[in-house]
Amino acid sequence: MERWKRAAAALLLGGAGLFAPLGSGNGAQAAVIDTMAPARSHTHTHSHTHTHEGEDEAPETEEERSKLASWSWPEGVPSAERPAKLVIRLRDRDGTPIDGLELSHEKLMHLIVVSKDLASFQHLHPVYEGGGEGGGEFRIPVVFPSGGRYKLFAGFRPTGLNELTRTAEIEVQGPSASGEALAPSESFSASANGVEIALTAAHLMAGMPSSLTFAFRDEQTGKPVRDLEPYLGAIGHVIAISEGAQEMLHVHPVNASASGPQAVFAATFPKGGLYKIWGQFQRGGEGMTVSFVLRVPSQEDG
Ligand SMILES: [Cu+2]
Repeated sequence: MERWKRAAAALLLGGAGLFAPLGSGNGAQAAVIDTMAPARSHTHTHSHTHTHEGEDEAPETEEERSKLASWSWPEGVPSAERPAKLVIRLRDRDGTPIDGLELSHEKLMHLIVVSKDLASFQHLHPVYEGGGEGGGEFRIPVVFPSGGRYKLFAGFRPTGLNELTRTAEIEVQGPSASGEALAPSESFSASANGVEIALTAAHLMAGMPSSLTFAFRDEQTGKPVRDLEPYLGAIGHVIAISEGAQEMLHVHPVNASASGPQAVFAATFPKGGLYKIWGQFQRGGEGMTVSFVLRVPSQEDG
């Protein structure tokens, strides 16, 4: 079982120079995916409850729903282990590029890329290509570790609105990794960069505020770690994705400015079931990523 992954800390890869110009439009071989519907996303800025079982939550306002992302792979369908150029274009429903964006956790866009079995996880920051004709455009090379189906979640904040999430799926060419079924972690302690990171969850129940606490201990000395560094402006970042990559929660810390030995996060899981949770932290200039799989009970479970 894969117990932890090293953070890919410096993920801002290059800039426009890595890309061929898009020219006058999408080439014949360009792969384009449009996501018209808002993702089912949850951020700390919303608090809401399910009214009907299975109903898509609709925390977004009408104006927010009009903010769309179109995804394209100008060099064609991605292949495993090769950088695939991704372009994400933000626009209003009427086609106007969205140029007014606010920083969220120090970035204009956060991109989470997971394989549908949640074995592979990447947290990337696409590069903003500015306004003008190609306004509202972000680019990033994405390297998929193997073939198969992936889901991408892009988070961004149009000026004056909440943070929005838009999603896409892509079938990556190449041999796919042997997909193991998602199962709850046997241990909620993992090791990264000489630090033992343990997760405990309290009030774990779908539809209710749960708290996720990561505790940090030096593996050599056993002492609590108190010198975590801010990662993207906070003690850490936690992302939770449901089995099958349907739901994503971008969870934010309660004690954002702390430096250890605990990082506490608040999350409301929309439904019961399995969730994979990635915690990303930084110490001594090095990123640390740990992941665990939790089963979130639903109130119907009794
Ligand atoms: Cu990010």
